[in-house]
Amino acid sequence: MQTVYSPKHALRNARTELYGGELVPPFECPERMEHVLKQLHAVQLGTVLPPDDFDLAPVLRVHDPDFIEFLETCWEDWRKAGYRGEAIPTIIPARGMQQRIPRHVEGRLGYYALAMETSISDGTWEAARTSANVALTAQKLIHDGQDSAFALCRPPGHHAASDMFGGYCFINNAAICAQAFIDQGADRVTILDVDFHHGNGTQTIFYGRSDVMYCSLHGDPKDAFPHFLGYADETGQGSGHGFNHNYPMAPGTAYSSWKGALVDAMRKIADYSPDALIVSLGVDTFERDPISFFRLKSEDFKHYGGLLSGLQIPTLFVMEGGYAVEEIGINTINVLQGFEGS
Ligand code: Q9C
Ligand code: ZN
Repeated sequence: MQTVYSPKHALRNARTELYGGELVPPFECPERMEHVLKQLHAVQLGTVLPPDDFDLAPVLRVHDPDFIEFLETCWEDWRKAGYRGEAIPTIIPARGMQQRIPRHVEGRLGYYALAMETSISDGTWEAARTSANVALTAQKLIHDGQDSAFALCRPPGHHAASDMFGGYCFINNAAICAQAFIDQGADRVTILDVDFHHGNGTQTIFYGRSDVMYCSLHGDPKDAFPHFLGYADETGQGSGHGFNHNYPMAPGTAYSSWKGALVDAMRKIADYSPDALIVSLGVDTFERDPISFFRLKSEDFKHYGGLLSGLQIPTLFVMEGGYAVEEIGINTINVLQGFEGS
């Protein structure tokens, strides 16, 4: 399997994450990629290619132009406003308030934020744009006939909605790839999200559509981020009804029950028979992940990679979360090796 990767991910190097009332070094850090690359080379998974430079057209098929312009200009506007720290929202358009876009950067930041832990800093836009290019380059490999490809994206994407950033995400890499498949003639695409967190952004983007099915296995939002989406009764809207499947699971969930949900989702995917499968691949389901509560072991990742290959659908893996930095490489590459049957 070929991997697409760019060292420009390191431009996303925020110093702060708002966590438990403190500003801490972000869990979503550049070192994550070094461990994945190291393991990828250790097992000789395949060649590593740099991304092509796509313009913003495929990004704008999913995201609002004003949101993308905000991401591009936020850091400069923040500095110009005289602020000395990283850009952290302080007010959002909560229940009962106007949903108008303010002029001041602090208002715009709150308007486009879905969570407050994710600081915007110098280089964030460039890294997010490059991460989208990484995803689109891997998508093109599949379009050109490969059975599988790995987009080693950073920053991740599945929390980003058409006009909101947060949960460490800015551009929804998996969503722009799904839309690219459709725009290139695919009739049906499935996004299977195995990250520990519910991909609220991906779900929302495709909620009213039957041409992109979304299935997600995640920590129950009663107990886990993003808290306000990801319940089992969210099944899609209008012509999208029946094309959204959520599998929320309780704290302490181990592989045996997680796998049960995966097998159920795989049955739905097989019935849907998509032209392409996009796996939002987060490995924060790992037993020692510092911010999550499932109990998957390293060998479980290899096992479910093997199950996925049984679907026999062209498969694009897109990197999402995983914060046990020492083990993220082994767990991620285990999924891909399992998929390849090695
Ligand atoms: N107490 C991804 O995995 N904060 N994003 C959680 C837990 C946000 C995760 C706080 C987690 C975002 C791509
Ligand atoms: Zn996650």
